[in-house]
Amino acid sequence: MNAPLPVPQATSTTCPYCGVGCGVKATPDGQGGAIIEGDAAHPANLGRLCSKGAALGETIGLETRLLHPMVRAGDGDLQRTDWGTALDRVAEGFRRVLEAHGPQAVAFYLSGQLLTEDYYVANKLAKGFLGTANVDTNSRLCMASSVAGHKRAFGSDTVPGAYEDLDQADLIILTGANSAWCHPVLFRRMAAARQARGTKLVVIDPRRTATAEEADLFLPLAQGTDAALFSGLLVHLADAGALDAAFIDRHTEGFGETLAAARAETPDAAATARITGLPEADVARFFALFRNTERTVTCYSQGVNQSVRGTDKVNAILNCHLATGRIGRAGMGPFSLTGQPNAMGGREVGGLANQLAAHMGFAPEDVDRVRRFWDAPHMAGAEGLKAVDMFAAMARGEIRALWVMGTNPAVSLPRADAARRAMAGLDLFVLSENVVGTDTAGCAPHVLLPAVAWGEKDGTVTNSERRISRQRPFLMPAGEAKPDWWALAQVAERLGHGWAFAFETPAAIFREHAALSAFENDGTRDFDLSGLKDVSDAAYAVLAPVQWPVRATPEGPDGTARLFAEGGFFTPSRRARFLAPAPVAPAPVAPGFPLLLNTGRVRDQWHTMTRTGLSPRLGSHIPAPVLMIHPEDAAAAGITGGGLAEIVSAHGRVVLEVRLDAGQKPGTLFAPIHWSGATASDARVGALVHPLTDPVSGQPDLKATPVRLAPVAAETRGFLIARAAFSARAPLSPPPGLHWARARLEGGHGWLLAGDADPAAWGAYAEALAAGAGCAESLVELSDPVGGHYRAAAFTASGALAFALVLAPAGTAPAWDAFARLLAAEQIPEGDRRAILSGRAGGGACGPLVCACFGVPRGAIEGAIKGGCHDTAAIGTALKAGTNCGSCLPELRRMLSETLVPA
Ligand SMILES: Nc1nc2c(c(=O)[nH]1)N[C@H]1C(S)=C(S)[C@@H](COP(=O)(O)OP(=O)(O)OC[C@H]3O[C@@H](n4cnc5c(=O)[nH]c(N)nc54)[C@H](O)[C@@H]3O)O[C@H]1N2
Ligand SMILES: Nc1nc2c(c(=O)[nH]1)N[C@H]1C(S)=C(S)[C@@H](COP(=O)(O)OP(=O)(O)OC[C@H]3O[C@@H](n4cnc5c(=O)[nH]c(N)nc54)[C@H](O)[C@@H]3O)O[C@H]1N2
Ligand code: SF4
Ligand SMILES: [Mo]
Repeated sequence: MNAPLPVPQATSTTCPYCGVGCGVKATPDGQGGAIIEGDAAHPANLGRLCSKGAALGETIGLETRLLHPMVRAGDGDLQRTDWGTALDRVAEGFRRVLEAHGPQAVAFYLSGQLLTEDYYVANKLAKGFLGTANVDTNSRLCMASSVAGHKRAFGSDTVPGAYEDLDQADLIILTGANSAWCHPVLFRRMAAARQARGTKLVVIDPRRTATAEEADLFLPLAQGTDAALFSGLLVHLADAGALDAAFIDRHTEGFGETLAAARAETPDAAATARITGLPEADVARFFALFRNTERTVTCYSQGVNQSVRGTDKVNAILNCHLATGRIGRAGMGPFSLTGQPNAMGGREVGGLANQLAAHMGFAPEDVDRVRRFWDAPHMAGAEGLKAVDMFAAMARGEIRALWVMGTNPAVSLPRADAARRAMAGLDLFVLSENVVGTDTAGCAPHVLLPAVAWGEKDGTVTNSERRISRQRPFLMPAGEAKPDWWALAQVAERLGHGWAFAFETPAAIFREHAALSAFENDGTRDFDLSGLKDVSDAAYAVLAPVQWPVRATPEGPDGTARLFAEGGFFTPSRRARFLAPAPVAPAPVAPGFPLLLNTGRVRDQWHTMTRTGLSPRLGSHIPAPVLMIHPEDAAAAGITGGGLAEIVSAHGRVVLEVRLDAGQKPGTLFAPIHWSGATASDARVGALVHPLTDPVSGQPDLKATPVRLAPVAAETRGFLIARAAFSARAPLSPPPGLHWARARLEGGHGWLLAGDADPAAWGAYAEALAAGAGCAESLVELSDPVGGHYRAAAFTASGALAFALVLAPAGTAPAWDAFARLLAAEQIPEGDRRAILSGRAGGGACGPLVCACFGVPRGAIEGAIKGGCHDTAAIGTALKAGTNCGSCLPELRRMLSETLVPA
């Protein structure tokens, strides 16, 4: 159990998930968990939380935590050790590789989930003291195109606006962003603006998402064609006399060439419609909405960034805002929605291989400035390798030592199987983690270092609107876990650089970081924390959320809501640059792979599920990995809804359950990214994804991999559910020969099963399971090998359900919800045990959870609708569903229309 810190009241901290950066109040419950509430005083969320934030208390237990350092022994096994031994091994390994192969053979792969302080120390060590710029981060997969687009247009990586602009806008455009699921609290803010001032919502996405269902205008464009849509808009604005000539004239350069290039590709709405595959009338409506609405915010996320044309897409959007002067003023501006809690902080400290700390680059004067500030003995003088190239260099043996911190590349990188092999071949592979059993930890690390996790971590993060907030601890570190910055500083000391890493506290690191941002700045760099460079430990402890730049004023440090309304860009001329995107090329044709695989997120899971996967509530919305496909594509491939399909690319394969979805664009598929080798047998979609990158940003194109698909026979369906105590003591392997996906249930774990396996083997499997659990004598079975049915259950000595195994021909297996609920029961009377097997116990199936906040399943909502609840408000009154975070409101509306329309 995780001991609470002796704090008298709720601790104000920040949610560790998305870039909205919601304030959280956490009060330890004394049992290892915590009571979680939204912080009404935090300007990002004003008290709201989404389903993931609200479930944080369920995800901070020690069940899966890495509690002590481990090193690889001669026989290849990981063995527990002490910190001193582990750190010696890391330092020794780096020293050896540096001596034998030079600094280019050393790399760090970091994460937007680290605190700014951790990130700063890692960069300082690598770029200033080891002499390598091979420091990249999962933000390369996430924000790199936005960074590059900002730098090309503004001369700096600046998000010009603030969340308040969403409250004050009359038009919000969401492109490549499924915000209803991925930035739910911001989406609620947009919904509130629509109610309050009639703000219009345009959603641009190749598939009809939960976000799109809320839109006034939905534009299902052909994948990858965003730049043409916005170039067409630029031409329209010019032709309609809707430009801000004064702004263009005073504050920008390159407009004429950019407009000419746009005109060549998209002279009018008809041409734009042709390239984007949209109806011309909808394109014209979009153009008119933008033209006529001064207060317009354009939000964009991974559908824009994760593309071979990502940077051009970003600049095409920025062009339209610059041309209308709609930037840095209330209710208007381009808005890059960041993914991770500290995507922005990582950029601020130079977490990317082509950046130095404090928003400096590799220009000789920048390199020299940072070298002097750090007094660095081995300053990296040139850009390092970006993530995809870094792992390719590793595969070629050019990188020999790697430290991975706060990310799970064996799952999340494109060509994930190749990444696995590359890591397994290193001379030194160090992994800093919060948890055990990740796929990356399965790639033969030499050293595993336990890091403090959310609730224990202490430092700062920066959200999408440049707001720096504190993450504060309210729990004691789990086991021997330590801050990542501490481990880095210890290694630095062992390599002879102790004097430069003598940080005692995160506050000391933050002061140095702020001082570097101010060093020889004089208004030349956007990132400026001069107002915080002398912040005392006490002031840092109570630091209120603040938006950078933060300068010193007589009243104390200020903050900045918006930039660029009056120009003042950070290019040498101080003018913003228009940039002409390259003309949209047709989607790549790969012979034999006729479909495009789009990938992304679902509402209630976070990335590789190492934390959200611990919450039964969050697992219930979409319990197993799925493939979304248009019914026509499915029919053409001979695949039925609910069946299994094998998806194959040039790089790998997965097997997923099929969901027919008419909102999916024909020719494209969608699969969620969350399942790993640890949580499913064949659903790690990263293994399929091609390694193509944007030529400017180096960000991989994760949304459009050519694939083919084929049906997979799966005559048998079912599930295994098992008690927590039992599965922890003897980790279970699901029945052989079946595809599986694992989910956390209240009181245990469940495995959804599908495939073709020999029913004759199931009895022996159940017997072995029961023997392993020490309850062989309690095993009850129902077996019909001819019909393909098999059911078994076993019970603990105290009479609770130990496990239940149910297998049946496809279409006839009962839902597992009812069985899963039996895990929570302390005792099941002997007389009821056979009834359980026949499916008569448990109160019937209610289906997946729709409202994760209040645990309301689909069945209950359908019942309420049929019982007279004819709008979301009525459902909310009856069941509370949809009344907290609101993430399920689009789903409630869909269910209302589906259930009510026939009547
Ligand atoms: N629930 C949940 N929320 C999260 C996360 C999570 O794991 N789970 N992760 C966080 C992180 S790190 C990130 S980066 C964000 C990502 O947030 P989002 O970017 O909103 O999420 P994605 O699902 O990756 O992709 C967004 C949409 O881009 C669309 N798209 C694909 N290709 C194109 C295209 O060519 N043009 C356009 N216009 N759209 C396209 C996809 O269909 C998809 O619906 O979410 C953050 N929030
Ligand atoms: N196909 C496809 N691939 C994608 C994407 C996509 O849309 N499609 N999206 C990409 C994007 S935008 C992102 S952001 C990535 C995310 O991908 P990853 O970063 O690989 O995913 P996470 O599961 O968040 O991994 C974070 C790991 O760090 C650990 N961790 C968390 N906090 C800390 C800490 O403070 N210290 C340490 N040492 N460890 C910690 C967690 O336990 C977890 O194992 O995936 C990318 N990959
Ligand atoms: S929107 Fe949800 S996941 Fe994102 S920061 Fe807020 S509570 Fe956390
Ligand atoms: Mo991300």
